[in-house]
Amino acid sequence: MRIDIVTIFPAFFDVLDVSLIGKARDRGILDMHVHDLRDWTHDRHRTVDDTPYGGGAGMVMKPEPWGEALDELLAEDSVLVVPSPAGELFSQRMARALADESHLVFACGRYEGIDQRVVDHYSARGRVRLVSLGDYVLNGGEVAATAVVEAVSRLVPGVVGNPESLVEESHEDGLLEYPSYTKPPVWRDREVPPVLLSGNHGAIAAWRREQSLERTRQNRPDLLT
Ligand code: 6GU
Repeated sequence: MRIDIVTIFPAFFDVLDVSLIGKARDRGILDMHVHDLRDWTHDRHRTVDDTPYGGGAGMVMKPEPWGEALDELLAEDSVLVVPSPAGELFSQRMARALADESHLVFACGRYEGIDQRVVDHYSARGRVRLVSLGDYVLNGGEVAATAVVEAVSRLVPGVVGNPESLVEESHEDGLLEYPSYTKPPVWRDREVPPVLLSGNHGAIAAWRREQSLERTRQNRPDLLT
């Protein structure tokens, strides 16, 4: 999979050099490129923002640098992903859909967002997804794009070593994941639930299912309705 990220803060994406994502890049499974939006400006101050029409607080990202950047990076088969608190809620389902694509381009806006005509223009010509991480506000799309890149790329075949570790996780079956334990069997007077030491695989599966349901009832009752 190829991933291009356009941002005015390329350093935000240095974290994608480490861990499993970094290894997948080293092995050529992920072909990831981070671009500075200011490389598509032409004035001395490399201006990317301006005051909003209609007034109000903050600045809006100008459409021209975005148009030049995205004209260069988008191809026929690309999906443009625009992180925005006004977007569709990101989910494991959306991560799976994006993991099937061959090319994702992330447009990370700052300030009060990007001139709406940019999304309108590329929506009329190709596939665009406005994606929100949740009901809170970040300063820009960079942290959200990092989360989306990680959630998507770990579903790309070969990125996560053991594909079985992908199926038993939170949200893959619509429930939260059951709790996990490892050695020692007793730690600070707390025992590992005995069923996990029983060797009875049917009983273990049933216990884990009940734990998943209970956690979901406690923390995310909305997922059960
Ligand atoms: Cl995608 N962007 C921003 N700026 N804030 C957010 C978000 C995205 N998702 C939740 N909050």
